[in-house]
Amino acid sequence: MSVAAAAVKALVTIAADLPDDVDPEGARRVAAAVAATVAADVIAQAKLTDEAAAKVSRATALAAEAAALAALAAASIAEIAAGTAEESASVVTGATDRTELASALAVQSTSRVAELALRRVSQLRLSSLVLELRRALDEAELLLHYQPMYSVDSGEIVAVEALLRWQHPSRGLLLPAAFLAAAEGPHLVAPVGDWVIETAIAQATQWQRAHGDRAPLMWVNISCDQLGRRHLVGVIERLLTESDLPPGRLGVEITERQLAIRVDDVAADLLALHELGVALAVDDFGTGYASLDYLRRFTFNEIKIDRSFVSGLEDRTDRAVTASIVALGRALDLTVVAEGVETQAQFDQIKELGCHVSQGYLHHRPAPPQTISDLLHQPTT
Ligand code: G
Ligand code: MN
Repeated sequence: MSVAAAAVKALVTIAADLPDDVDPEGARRVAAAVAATVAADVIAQAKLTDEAAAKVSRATALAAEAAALAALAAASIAEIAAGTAEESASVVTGATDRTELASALAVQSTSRVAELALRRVSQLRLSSLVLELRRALDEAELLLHYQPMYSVDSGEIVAVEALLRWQHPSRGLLLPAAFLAAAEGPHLVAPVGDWVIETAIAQATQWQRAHGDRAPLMWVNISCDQLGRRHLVGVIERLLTESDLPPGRLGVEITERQLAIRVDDVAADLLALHELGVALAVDDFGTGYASLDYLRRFTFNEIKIDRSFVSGLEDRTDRAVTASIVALGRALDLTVVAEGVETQAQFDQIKELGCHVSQGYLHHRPAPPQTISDLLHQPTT
């Protein structure tokens, strides 16, 4: 429920118990009760600290009290008008209308304050998250986990996907969803993105030295905000030259949704990455309402079928969509990856449909580099 809806609901509930001859004290009590409900709603939605919660409560209560006083003033004007105008019905109606308007404004202003509070809180939270993430980058609290991707036919690990994690000093291991808004904001998108690429390339180089041709292909997720202006392309080109990783052992994944919206902004960089020999994959395939035009414009190597289709494979429609995605991918000579494979039944289905590569909790969760190194040394069973 929106804050405004919560305010209206609270006012309606409380107004039902209101005595007819409401006095200023009564109005204040109603306003305070509405404010408390609204503030509680804001506090719950924004998961505030105690100090911030106290401030929101107080601001909301003040707004509500002011609004209640305005409504009360309008009501007493209406009463006076009714008393003096006697026969003049139009004056009474006009005054009553104003009372109603003032009450509506009271609700509106209370919820408006609450909404502003909520917005401000999320802005403040984002800017403190940005500062904290910058610190995390300096203090080496960011790390990459890697999730292995398996050949459906041989069961061997053919690739890994690098996934960003934040070992937060008090909140524990955080997944990107908890800090993506800060990581993808204008201040950090380049430093965090560069760090991910650099770390992934260093790790891939290490596995390349240990395993040669059998080393897994390293996939890194990138967002459109990292592309454009050639920054990322320059970074990747330099890192590949400095390391002895063959460019084809690195791949970048970009979601179909972003390709659908921002393709013109990123076209030059995607072409340049392909020129460098870096592999390209469309991530979350099937969810981006895409024109598929980008499959013609760029040379993708892989498509990764979104896990929502894989988890819905018992459903006839999802199965049909998955089957046609696999057919499309195979017809275009792309490697088709199924993401989010969690059960043996799902694996059997994606195998039957002709997917080449399988990734998901059934095989392995994303794990620290040492765990993956150990896996790479084990013979496949
Ligand atoms: O959109 P993308 O494929 O980049 O998302 C990767 C995320 O999916 C990671 O955070 C990873 O932990 C998660 N993930 C990987 N395998 C599975 C799975 O089998 N099931 C679910 N629900 N999530 C998965
Ligand atoms: Mn991905």
